[in-house]
Amino acid sequence: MPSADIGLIGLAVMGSNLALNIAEKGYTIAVHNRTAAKIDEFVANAGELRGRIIGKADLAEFIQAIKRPRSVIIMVKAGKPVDEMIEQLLPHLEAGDAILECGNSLHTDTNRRFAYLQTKGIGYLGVGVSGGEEGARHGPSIMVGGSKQQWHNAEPVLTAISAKFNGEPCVAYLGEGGAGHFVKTIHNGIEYGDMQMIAEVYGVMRDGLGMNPLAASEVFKAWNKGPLNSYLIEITGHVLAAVDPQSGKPLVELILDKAGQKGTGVWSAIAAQQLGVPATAIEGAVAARSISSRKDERVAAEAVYGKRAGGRSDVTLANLEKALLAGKIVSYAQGFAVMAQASSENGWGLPLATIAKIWRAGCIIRSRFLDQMSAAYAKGDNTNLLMVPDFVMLMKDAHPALRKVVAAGAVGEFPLICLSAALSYFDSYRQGLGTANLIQGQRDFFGAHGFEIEGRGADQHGKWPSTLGG
Ligand code: NBP
Repeated sequence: MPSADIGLIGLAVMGSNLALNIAEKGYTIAVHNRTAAKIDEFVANAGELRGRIIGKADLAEFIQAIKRPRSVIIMVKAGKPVDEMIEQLLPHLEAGDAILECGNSLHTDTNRRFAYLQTKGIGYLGVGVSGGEEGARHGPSIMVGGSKQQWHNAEPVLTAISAKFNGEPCVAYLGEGGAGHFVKTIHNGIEYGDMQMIAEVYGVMRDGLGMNPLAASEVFKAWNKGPLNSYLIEITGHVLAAVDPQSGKPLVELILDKAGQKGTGVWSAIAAQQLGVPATAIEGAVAARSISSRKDERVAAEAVYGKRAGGRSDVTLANLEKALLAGKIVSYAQGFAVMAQASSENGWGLPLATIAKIWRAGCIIRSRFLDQMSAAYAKGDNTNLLMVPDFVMLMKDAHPALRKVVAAGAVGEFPLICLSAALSYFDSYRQGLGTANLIQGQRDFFGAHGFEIEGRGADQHGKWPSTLGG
């Protein structure tokens, strides 16, 4: 007799913690992993939750242990392993069963898998899960896309295991196909932007204000009590305060300045470009990680151009706090504009206010800011945060500080790739008269692409001089 309420495949960091979270909420869960030894180890270490966990090394037995209609979570490495796992599962599944793929998958892969499994009568949910190891164990933010019927089947479990903000579960069905994974991708892109802007401000504190990590840590801890209150500001305070037990030195100063990335930031930037929506803060953050990874090249270039010449910066900590807030508003405005465009092109109907709501707890970008944002979005249908009245007020107050910090960066030779991208976007976005008239003239000159003149129509051409010869 099947006795498991749900199944889960993939007992690495995320899968094992998610399985424990599910068992803790009173559900019986069957678990499977490619390397069978990890199943026994997982069950043996599950403590008092062991009674609600059924480990099965044989895939057929694993499936038979789950009650119908079956919900099977796949939490394996994104990419080919997911397709391989689906193929292995298919012979064992029946119409009405569903796969819940919870890794960081590319949304177009999810669209493809969703359509493929529809032809087999198997439901498919592409589920974005954010919160890392701790979130998976105690309550992640969960972004669901795929078959609505399967969402209704899985909703009680996903609601039970999700993070809660003031009692409200941080889980929502967002649309068909890859909607959930797309939103998770943009979440990660925004996360890149937040992290990069924080790192840039740390750079100004270190190199421009001569602050040591402990002093910087105190500032981030204080900021965490104000409008920047968020998980990333909180952990920044802790990271900066940490001391290496071996050397007694601040740990952050021993960590090599080369950032890793797994791909979701790049996916966000590519998606934004493909949709024709500017996401320069996210792109800047991705580029900054790429530059950081080229340590040897940077050291060689520093030898050629010399160390930064600028002296002490005159920006204040109050300027830095407001600059971070302004940069954050722009970055979120861009990320949400990307989602709005993707929603309209894919027919997803992404609920922007709900997305801000389910990011208020559990996920890496959780913050007080998202609570303000969900409330502001709920009041109207503006898709660009920069035009939402509450945020217009915040931005009017904060952008002068961003301007001061970016100017100080340019003069003092601190790289502020993300903050300066945010400022340039803001200035471009609010500029009634831009400079693309010249671009159009150039395009017509070399390619006869035409241009528009008000009152004369769109297909105008110039009589340009020949530049051939001479
Ligand atoms: P990993 O991404 O490191 O994947 C390890 C799991 O995939 C193991 O269970 C492994 O089985 C299994 N696996 C691999 Br690798 N190839 C397989 C194949 N061909 N067939 C079947 N199973 C295969 O695990 P993770 O860090 O827990 O992440 C899981 C997913 O969640 C990923 O998509 C990740 O991007 C996403 N995610 C991770 C985090 C995080 O903080 N780590 C946060 C949010 C989302 P084995 O034991 O036999 O090698």
